Amino acid sequence: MDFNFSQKMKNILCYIIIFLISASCIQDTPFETSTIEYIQNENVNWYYNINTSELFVQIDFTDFEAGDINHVYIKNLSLDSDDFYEIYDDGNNGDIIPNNGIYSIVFSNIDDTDYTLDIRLDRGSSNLIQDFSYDINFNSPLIIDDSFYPVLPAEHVLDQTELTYLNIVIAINDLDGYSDIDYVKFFIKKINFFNGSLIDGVCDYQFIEDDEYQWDPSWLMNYIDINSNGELVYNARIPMNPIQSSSSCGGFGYVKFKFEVKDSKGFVNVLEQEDTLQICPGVCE
Ligand SMILES: [Ca+2]
Ligand SMILES: [Ca+2]
Repeated sequence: MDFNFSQKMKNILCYIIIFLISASCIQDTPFETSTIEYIQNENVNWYYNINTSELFVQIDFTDFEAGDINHVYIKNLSLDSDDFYEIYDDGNNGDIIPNNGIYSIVFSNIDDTDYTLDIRLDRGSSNLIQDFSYDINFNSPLIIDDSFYPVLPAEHVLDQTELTYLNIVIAINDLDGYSDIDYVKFFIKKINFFNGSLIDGVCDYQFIEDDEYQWDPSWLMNYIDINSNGELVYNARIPMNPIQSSSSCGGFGYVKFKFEVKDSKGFVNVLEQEDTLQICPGVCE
């Protein structure tokens, strides 16, 4: 009995020791993995070519320990697919330089402005799986068209003898900020208009009906400031000739406005005003 009891005790002790060892092994695993650096936003960068609709993405593992990355998988942005597929640092299929720790990929037919790139890593001797999502937003500019913007009057009255200024204000949403904006232009279309010219001291008027919007290199809008909505506010003060001066005769009639913004990535947004603006020689009728 005694022998059996001590044998049982030994067995129990053995089980306890085995349990403690295995438990400590299980506890070791998360401790080891927590020392592995997690992939960050800084490890990913991209460039979009608007002319070819191609998106070039780089995932940079040069800061990681050598040999730490076993496999890199991504979801394809060009396809509406939930499957991961493996990419390689081998200089093929969009990867520019082999074995440099940077995995580069080219996606074609990229026509939306927002993407989420899903990356899955297989790392280390324990084949730790890490998933990471990276947001790609092209931040294309948008001309605000709401109850407030664009700000332009329904009519503008010319002065008898002095220049007047037609003031127009628009707002643009671009999360890249003012520095990303290439230009903001305004265009004018005379839809029922009389151009004035001074001939021998008398104003002569010519009826104009433009088929297309007209643009002059000086027709650029100027940045004022950012508004409370974080939108970029632009204005133009357009000089309008008086009804008659010693040198000019102001034209009058109905015009329409169109606005165009372009950012540094080449994204263009156009807003055409539905309403016409009346320019009046004296009182508007
Ligand atoms: Ca490479
Ligand atoms: Ca932008």
